[in-house]
Parts: sequence; structure tokens; C-alpha cells
Amino acid sequence: MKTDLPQSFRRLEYRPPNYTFGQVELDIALDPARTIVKSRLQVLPGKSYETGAPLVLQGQELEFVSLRINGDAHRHFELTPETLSIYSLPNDGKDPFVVEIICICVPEKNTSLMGLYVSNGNFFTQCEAEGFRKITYFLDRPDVMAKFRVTLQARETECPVLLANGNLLSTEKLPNGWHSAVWEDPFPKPSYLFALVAGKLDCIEETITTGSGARKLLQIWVEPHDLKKTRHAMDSLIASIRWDERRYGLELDLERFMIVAVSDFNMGAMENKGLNIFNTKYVLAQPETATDIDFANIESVVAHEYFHNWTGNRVTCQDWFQLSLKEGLTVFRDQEFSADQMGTQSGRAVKRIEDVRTLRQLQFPEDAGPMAHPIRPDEYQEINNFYTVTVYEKGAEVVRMYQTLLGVEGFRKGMDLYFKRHDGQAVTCDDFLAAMADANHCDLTQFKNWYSQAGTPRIKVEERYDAPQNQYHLTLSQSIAPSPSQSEKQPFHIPLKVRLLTPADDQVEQLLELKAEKQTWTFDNINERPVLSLNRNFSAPIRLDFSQSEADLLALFSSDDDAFNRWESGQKLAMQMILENRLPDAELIAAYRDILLDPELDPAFKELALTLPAETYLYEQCTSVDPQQIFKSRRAFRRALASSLRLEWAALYQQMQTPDGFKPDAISAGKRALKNLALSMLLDADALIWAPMAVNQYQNADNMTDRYAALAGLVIHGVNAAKECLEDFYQRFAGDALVLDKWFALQSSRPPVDGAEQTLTDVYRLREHVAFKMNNPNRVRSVIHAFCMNNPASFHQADGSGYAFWAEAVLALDPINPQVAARLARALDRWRLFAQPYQGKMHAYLEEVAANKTLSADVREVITKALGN
Ligand code: B3K
Ligand code: ZN
Repeated sequence: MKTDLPQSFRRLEYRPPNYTFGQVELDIALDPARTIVKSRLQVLPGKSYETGAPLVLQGQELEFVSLRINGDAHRHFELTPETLSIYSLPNDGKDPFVVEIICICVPEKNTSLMGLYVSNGNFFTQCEAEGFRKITYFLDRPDVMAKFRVTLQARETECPVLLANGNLLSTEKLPNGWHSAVWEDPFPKPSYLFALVAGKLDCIEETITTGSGARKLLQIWVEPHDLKKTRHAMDSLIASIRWDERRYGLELDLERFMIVAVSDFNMGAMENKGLNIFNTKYVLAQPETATDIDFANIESVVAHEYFHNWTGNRVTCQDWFQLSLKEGLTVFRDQEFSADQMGTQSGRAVKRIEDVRTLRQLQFPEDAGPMAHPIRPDEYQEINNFYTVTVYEKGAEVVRMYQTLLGVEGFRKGMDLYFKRHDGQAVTCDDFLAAMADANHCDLTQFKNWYSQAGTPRIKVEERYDAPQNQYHLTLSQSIAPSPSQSEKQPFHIPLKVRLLTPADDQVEQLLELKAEKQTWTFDNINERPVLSLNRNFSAPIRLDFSQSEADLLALFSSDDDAFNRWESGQKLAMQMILENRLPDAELIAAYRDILLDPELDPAFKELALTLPAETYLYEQCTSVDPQQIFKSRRAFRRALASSLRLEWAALYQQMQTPDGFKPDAISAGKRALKNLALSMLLDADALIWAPMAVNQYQNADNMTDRYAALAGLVIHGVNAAKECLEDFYQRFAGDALVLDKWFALQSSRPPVDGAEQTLTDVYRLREHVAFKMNNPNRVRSVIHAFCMNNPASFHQADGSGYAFWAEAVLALDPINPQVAARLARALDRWRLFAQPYQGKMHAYLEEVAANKTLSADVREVITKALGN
């Protein structure tokens, strides 16, 4: 029996804090090797105060210096590697008292990028979820909300800029070349929203007037040489501020709002109050260095973090199990914002398809695997492992279902009531549901199951057309497979948009609410057999178990008025044929051709409709995956599509040119996407003939979207010129870290090419490249994660060589950055789904990693759950 079982945290064991804080004052003297942190905490009894209870603060990797209470040195305390427990409190802690602590941390040694760290000589923090405890001893939990006043001190030549949350109160010159700045945040906040930034940075700024007439200062801070790449982020921020006022009546509440970009960052960005810190990847953009996808991602991440100011910061989470309360809701909000930014109805549909594609490629596998959890998990060992696609993307789908059930206005009423009740509080997902239910006077009890049950519901569809009665009967039954620690499941409340497509075109869209395990609906006055269009616009995050005939699917693909379902039926047809190792038949080719030639359809939609389902999505349709077989079958299908439509591809390549200078708007981006799909298809049809055109595009492009697409086409199709162009690309952009990331990622994610060396050989070489850095997460992700997670056919080699690479990389990364290592560790989650020899080999390498005694809690949890013990 193991004695060192990792600690689990359980949702139902939540207790309010026994102490809380009023005012918090921090005085931080920044030094990379020895930062001195003085804190002054006003302590009050908390909701579950018990007489005489010690005050237990969290602290990690800190050097403790001193403790005072109400001004006097205090000796009654105990230190462990994770806590500082203080005993013998004045009057047993019944009345407010002041604790002063001095401690030291070492930012330059901090490679975990949690807490205070150094990146390119500048100081940054990341506190969510539990990083503040690496800066000072604290009640580091989201339900302790305090007002912060922060004094930063540093050497002025090294750190001319000193930033923290809220408003700047004063600055001062100090002796010996030091200076200081005092910042005050007027809003109480939990420690996870604390931030400071200090260093050599420069900003662009704008002043705007919000709806109520208040003036606000907006700033984007970057390293000085990146200033020219900040305009798009600023425009995105202003658009987000306007949108939140319009759509939800929510205004910016601070006098200033800052975004800072940093190149060493564990994730995308962080919504610290008034001082958002971003991965450079989601701030910096110029047409020459960023693709259309980068531009769109920046817009959506800037919006996401800005929207957190209300959904997350003003109303925050009681505990980390409630993470989806802020994340699911905020993802939903950023999805809606981006959809509105598309400018047209068809643009909205394109955005919806992209979001659903992400959900199904990433979240469905998670929900069916060893890490499956409800959007509100019941247990975790390491909270960092629960910033998942389930909490975020499925969480957003759950929020979207409220809007589908209650209508846009009803949803808005619920949001208004939520803020009215909970502004300034730390609350739960139940509180959100109650606000939605109460504002709309409806009963959402059964809807709660979406929060408590993991797994993707499967809906079986049975239809019967009764010609003599002119009736159509639709029977839907829901079921949900067991998941780890949940075997019995209750039926969900599922909103399903449906429309019967009839030759007379006389049926309207309806909303069916499936609540029972099995329900039947009867439609009257249906004069001919209809074609069913179900789960329109993906109204619920479910799988349909429906053997719709290929003829019906083709009909939907040609003419469903719901753009999502139109796309979906094409995906289903392609998926079935690929899995049966068939090539597209004449009818399907004709349908594809009609879509490509239809002048009414958006280029962006055409691009999506002609892009085949991802390999990882195909895996999920199988019970025993042969990854090489799926790769081959998918490639053959794509080649057939490429050759049969070669004339159309060639024509589109010309028609979709955007000659009048680069604009990142949705229409131009859609044209480029379709043009570059055409290029890639032409290369698939005949690489030798079309390579010169790709090389020409590579050399003459005036923007990164086109240059990168041409390069990718050459690399992926194994064209000789690829080598030279790769070298040229490296030379051109050697000084630009984000573009170099693209260069690395492209080579690591190159699928197998006939007759070429395996990609893994390249990846080993890239790991030795001078520009490869194991402590920069973006670079690591562009080489290691790109290979293990975005290149399935190269990764899943029958000899297990891909898995050997994975195991070695996980173990090498873990001591440097456990969060980034744990993410990589998840690449083998679905090992049980694979056929032999893959399954056995994956199992062996999982065991090999598990055998390591010094794994971080992050990696340990992922590996233990994958092995299922
Ligand atoms: N809230 C942060 C994520 C923090 C992740 C901590 N491991 C970014 C976001 O969702 O907006
Ligand atoms: Zn978020």
C-alpha cells in the first residue's frame, strides 16, 4: 500500500474562512535575487470564526524574516513548507488586529512562472490560482477579498516603470538610485487578482469616455521595440469596452486600465484587476508578423480578459471548484463578442462552427477520458490541472443553453439580477443558476445536472413518417456513459433546436426541451416525408446517434438554412466515408463543387465546409483506433477532393486574392483562408506542378497569413523548395520570438510525408537548436506540445518512438515548469482507445513516468488518473 497518497481537495468540504482581511498593505523592494516583501494585514474574524483558532496563512518557497502583531514582535507561530500558523492571537482573534510580516523571495530563480518572476530582465507576477502564496504569507483563497495598497520600490535605471492594480497615488525618488510608486485598488479583491509589473517598458495610450461620461486612460505596455505592434490590441480593447456597455450595460469601473505583454507566460493572459498581463502572443500583431488567426485570437483574448472585470472580478468565485462560474460565462461572452465583430449573420455562423470544432476536437475527448470531470469538479489534487476545455468551453456551452432556453432578453434579465445580488461577493454556480431562474420565474432544477455530471450526453434519434396521417414522429432518448467516479447519471435538461425541411418549405424552427430519458414529439400537417435538421446551431453540447441516410445528409449539405447544420452534415458524410475507407463519390463531389461555386456563401464558410474532420475527432468515433489507418484514409479522401476539383481550386486561387493591402477584417480573412486552402489542395493534387506558385506566394506575400500558408504548403507536401524557404524564413524573422515559434511549430507538426524522414528526427534536432529554450513556454509548446498533441500521425508510431520522446520531455520539463509539463502529460490521456501495439506502448511509457519518485503534484495527478489507480 502506498503511504504518500497525494492530497485531494473536495468540493463538499468547503468551509468559509475563520479569518478574513480588511485592508492589505504591501511594500515590495524588487531585486531579482532577493525581493523583500513587507505586508501589513488587517485581520478580522471570518464567517466560520471559532474562538482561539490559529490564523493559518499559506506561503511557499519563501524565506521568513519576521512577524509582528499590533506592532509587537510575536513568537507564537509555526512554519511548514506550505504554511505559517500564528497562535496566541490578541483577545483570541475576536477583535480586529494587525499582522506585519517580512519575507523574501527570489524572482530570478522562479521558472514555474507562478508568483513573482523575471522575464527578459523585467518583473511580472501570476497569482491565479495559488501563486500569491509564493510572494508572501496570506489567506490565499478567492473568498477572502481585501482592499490592497501597494508600494513598489526598485532601482530606477533597471525598473523605470512600476505598475500595480488600481490607481497610481504617488511616485517618489529614493536614495541610492531607487524610486517608488504607490498604487491603490479601490475594489476589494481576492489575492489571485493581485499583480505587479516593473521594468523597462513603454506604452501606447488612449483616453476614452464611457457611457456615463467618465474619462478613462487605456494603456498597452510592451518592450519598447514592440510598440509598433500594439494598435490591434488597443482597438480590440476599445471595441470590448463598447460592447460590454451595449450588450450588458457594464462599464469600466477604474480610472485606468492597463494591458502588459510578457514573453514568458504559462497560458494566454490573466485578468488581474486593472492590470491584465498577457502572453505576447495575444497582444503583438502586425500584418507582416501575425496571421489572420493571430489577429482574431488577440481580439478575443483581449475581450475575454476585459470581460472578466465584471464576470470574475466584481463577482468572483467562492472556491476553485466554481471556476466555470467565471470562465464558462466569460468564454460565452467573448464568443458572442467575436461573433458580433464578424459583422454579418453568416459571419456569426462561421464563428459558431469554429467554436464547436474546438469543443469537439478537444473537450469531447477530455469528457470521455480519464480526466473527465463536470464543469464544476468535485475533486482535484492540483487546481492548475482544472483550467480545462471542460471548465472553459463546455462551461460556455452551458451558459449558452440558458440563453437558448430563456431567450436573449431573459438571459440579460438573469445577468442583471446576478450583478444586483452579488456585486462585490465571492459566489457559486448555484447562485448564477438561481439568478437566471428567479429573474425569469422559471424552474431550472434539472438544469443543475449540467454542473454535476461529466460526460457528453448521447441522443438517439428515431423518426417515423406516417404518410396517411400526414404526421411525423420524432423520438429522442438520452444516455450518458459512466465516467471516473460517476457511474449513475440523471437525465439532463437539453434544449434542441429543430426544423423539418419539407419540399413546401412550410415548417418553422422550434425549440424542443428534452428532459426525460425518452420523449416523442408528433408534428402534424406534414404532407411529405421531411428531412430532419436537429440540434441546429449546435444548441446543446451533445452527440447525436442518428443514422441519417446519405441522401438526407446530402440534402442538408446542399440546402439547410441553418449554416451550422449545413456544415455539420458535410462533416458527417466525410467522416463516415473516411472511417469506412471510402473515397468521396460523384454526388458528394458535386455537392462540394456547388458550395465552392455558390456566390451567396461566405468564403470563410466555404473554407470550413471543405476542411475535413480532424484526425483526433475521427478517433473519438472509433472503439479501437488505428491512427495510421485513419491518417491514410483521410489523406486519400483529401487527395480525391483535391484532384476532382482541381479546376475549381485553381480558379478560386485567383478569385480570392486580396490585392489592396492587408486588412484583418473577417471578409478579407475569409478570402485568404479559402485561397490558402485552394493552394494546399492544389499541392495535394500535384505538388510538382503547383510548387512554383507556392514559392512565388511565399516570396512575394505582404502579410504573414499568406507567407506562412505558402511555407506550410511547401513543408507539408514535402516539396524540395521547402528547405530553402524555411531557411529564408528563419533569417528574415530571427529577431522575432513569436514568428520563430511559428517556424518551430510548423516543422514539429508536419504530418508524415511519403519518402521523407520522420518528423520526430526533425523534432530531436529542433530541441538542440540554439533558439530552443526549455524555460520559455511558448517555445516549448511550439516544439514539444506541437509534436505530441498536434501531429497525431507522426506521434503515434507503432514502434513507440513518439511516446519515448514524450516521456523524456515530460520528465525534463517537470522540474522547470510543472504546469507546462502537466499539460504535455495529458497527450496520452486516450491511450485506452487505441488498438495494439499503440495502446500497450503508451501504457508502458505512462508507467515509466509514474515510476519517477520526484514528480510534481501537477504531473502526478495527470499520470495517476490516466493509469486509473
Ligand atoms: N484566469 C486566467 C487563467 C489562470 C490560469 C491559472 N493556472 C486566464 C483566463 O481564463 O482569463
Ligand atoms: Zn478567463
